[in-house]
Amino acid sequence: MNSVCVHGLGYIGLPTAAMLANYDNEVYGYDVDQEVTGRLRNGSVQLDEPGLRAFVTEAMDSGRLEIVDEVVESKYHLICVPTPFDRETKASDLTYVEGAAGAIAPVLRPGDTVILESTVPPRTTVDVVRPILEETGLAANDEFSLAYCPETVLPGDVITELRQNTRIVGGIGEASTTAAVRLYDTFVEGDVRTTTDPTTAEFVKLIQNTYRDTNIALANEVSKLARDYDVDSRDAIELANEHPRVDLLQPGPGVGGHCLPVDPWFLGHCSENLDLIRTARRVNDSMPGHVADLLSEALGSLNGNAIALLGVAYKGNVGDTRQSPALDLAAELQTRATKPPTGTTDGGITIESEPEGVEVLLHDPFVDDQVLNTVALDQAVAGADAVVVTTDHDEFAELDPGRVREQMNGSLVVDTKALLDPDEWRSNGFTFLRV
Ligand code: SAJ
Repeated sequence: MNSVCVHGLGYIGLPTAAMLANYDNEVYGYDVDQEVTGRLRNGSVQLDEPGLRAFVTEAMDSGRLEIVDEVVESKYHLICVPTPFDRETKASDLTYVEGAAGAIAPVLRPGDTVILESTVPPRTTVDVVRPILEETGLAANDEFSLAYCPETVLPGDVITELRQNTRIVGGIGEASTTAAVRLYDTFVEGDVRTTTDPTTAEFVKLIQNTYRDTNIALANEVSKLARDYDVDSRDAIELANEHPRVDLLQPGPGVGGHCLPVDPWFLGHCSENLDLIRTARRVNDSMPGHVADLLSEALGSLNGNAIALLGVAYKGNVGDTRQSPALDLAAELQTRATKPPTGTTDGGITIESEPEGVEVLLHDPFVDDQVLNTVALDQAVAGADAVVVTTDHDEFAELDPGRVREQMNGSLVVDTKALLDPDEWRSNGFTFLRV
C-alpha cells in the first residue's frame, strides 16, 4: 500500500485522492483552506461533478482517505493546486505551486516521490519546484523522485476519464519517471506513456488544450464567414467533416472554463512564438461581441429590450460558470445599451426620461446564483424580446416553441449552440438565427 499526500482538494485533487484511496492506496487529502477540509470532514462535497459525492464518501468510509490539516510524511506527494491566471496581463500565478513545494520540503524523505499535476507554464517543474525541494539538501532523482504528470479529465466526466485517459509522465530522470508511473499504475486503465523530461509533459498538456481552442476558433471564424455568404455554418461544418481528414469543432458564443481560454497563454511564458495561437484566442474572445451584434441588428437597437440568456454555465450539463461566455455576453449587452440620463437638459428644458438600457435575464437549470441573480425559466422568458441559447444543456433541446412564443413579447431566437430545430421554431413564428 502506497501512502500518498494529495495537495489541493479541488476539481482535480479531490477526485484523484478518492480514486487513489478506492484503489487501495493510503491517502491524506490536504488543503491550505481549512474551510474546504472542514466541510469535507463533515461529508460535504461542494464540487458539481456527477458521481463525485458518492465516490468521495466511499473513499472516506473505507478509512483509506483521511482529510488532514497538516501535510503528512508520505511516500508520494501529488500537487493538484490551482494556477490562477490574470485575464488582463495573461500572466500565471505560481504562488500555490510554490507554497505546496515549500510545504512538502520539511517532510520530504529520501526515496519519496513528488508529482506535479497542476497545469503550468513549461519548465515550472525544473525551474520552480525542483529548487524548492532541493533546499532540503536532498538531490532530485538521486535521493527523491520528481515528475510532472498532467491531468486531462473533462469536467462532467471526471471519474471515468481519470481511470481511462492515457497519462503522460515526465520525470527529471529515469528513476523519477519509474517511481511516478508506479503510482498511476495502481488505478489508470488507459496507457501510461512516459517522456524523457517534465518540460515535455508540461508542453504536451498545453498543446492539447491549444489544439482544441484553435480548432474552435477556426469553427467560429467559419461561422462568421458563412453568414457573409448566407450559408448555414453548422450544415457546412457537418458536411466538411465527411472528409476523412477534416474534423472541425463547433462554433458557439465563445470559449469558457478554466482551461481553454487560459492554457494557450502559458505557452507564451518563455517564448515569443505565439502568433496563430494569439489570433485564435482573439477570435474566440470576439464571439460574445459577435452574438451581441446579431442581437442588435435583428432588434434594431438593444435599448428598451429584454433579452433572456438560457445557460450561464460555460458548457452543457454542468453548473460551472468560470469564464462563461454567457456572462461575457451579458456584460457586453449591458455595456452597449445606452442609458439616457434622467433629467437631461435640451435647450434649457429639462427632459425627465426613464433610463432604458437593456434588461438581461439569466436562467440556468444547473446554476442558482443570487449574486448573478439567475431566475426560473418562465421568469426569464416571460416578456422577453429575444431569447438566446448560450449553453448546450440537454434540457434546452426540449423547449416547446409554442409555449415560449406565448410567453415572449418578441419573436427573436438566437441559438448559439445549434440545440433547437430551426424549421420547428420558424414554423412557430420565430425569427431564428444561429451561430
Ligand atoms: N466549445 C466550443 N465548441 C466545441 C467544443 C467546445 O465552443 O466544439 C466550448 C465549450 O462550450 C466551452 C469551452 O469550449 O465553453 C471548453 O469546453 P471543452 O469541453 O472543450 O473543454 P473543458 O475546458 O471543459 O476541458 C478541457 C479538455 N481538454 C481537451 O479536450 C483537449 C479536458 O480534457 C481537459 O482536462 C481540461 O480542458 C483541463 O483541465 O485542462
